[in-house]
Amino acid sequence: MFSTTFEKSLQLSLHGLEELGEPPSTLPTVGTNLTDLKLKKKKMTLRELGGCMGPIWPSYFKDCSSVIFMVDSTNIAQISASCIQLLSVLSAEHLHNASVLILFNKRDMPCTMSLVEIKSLFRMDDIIASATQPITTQELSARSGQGLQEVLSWLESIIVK
Ligand SMILES: Nc1nc2c(ncn2[C@@H]2O[C@H](COP(=O)(O)OP(=O)(O)OP(=O)(O)O)[C@@H](O)[C@H]2O)c(=O)[nH]1
Ligand SMILES: [Mg+2]
Repeated sequence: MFSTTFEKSLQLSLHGLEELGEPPSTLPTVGTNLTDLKLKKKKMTLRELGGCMGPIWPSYFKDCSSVIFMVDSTNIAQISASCIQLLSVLSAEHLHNASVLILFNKRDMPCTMSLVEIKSLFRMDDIIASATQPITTQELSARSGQGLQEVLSWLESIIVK
């Protein structure tokens, strides 16, 4: 539920490359991408579920202990669809106790909504209050690297659980 650019930037950031440089070229992910991370000497596997795979996301939930849900904060037209997808993820039985990180991506773009606006459109406070899962929200730019360290800290926090 997160992006390919994010996955690549996370790997670069984890290996100490401060400068992300030119964004990697990507194609829409039809299927899934697996990537392994080593954090606190433990291996963790992230699975990207491509946006166009929405209808079959649930078939992966039973093997999943945590969720990173990424929102394109420049795409106002997609906010309500994204919110419905988030609610269906949060209500999935297999994800009842999953730790959830919601990333508002593309914060480097001049046309993004403010965090207050986007959270209010999502009714994020209500979602967090009624969810069974612990939910963390974070601003991110997978391109510039803003927020990546916080994502790594979140990943470390769930690995020690
Ligand atoms: N400016 C900016 N562009 C981004 C950022 N993250 C991704 N992009 C761009 O958005 C486009 C799509 O990025 P992808 O990483 O392929 O998105 P994705 O979520 O993996 O797409 P699907 O696999 O189809 O779900 C690319 O042109 C990226 O360079 C970001 O933080 N900032
Ligand atoms: Mg992708």
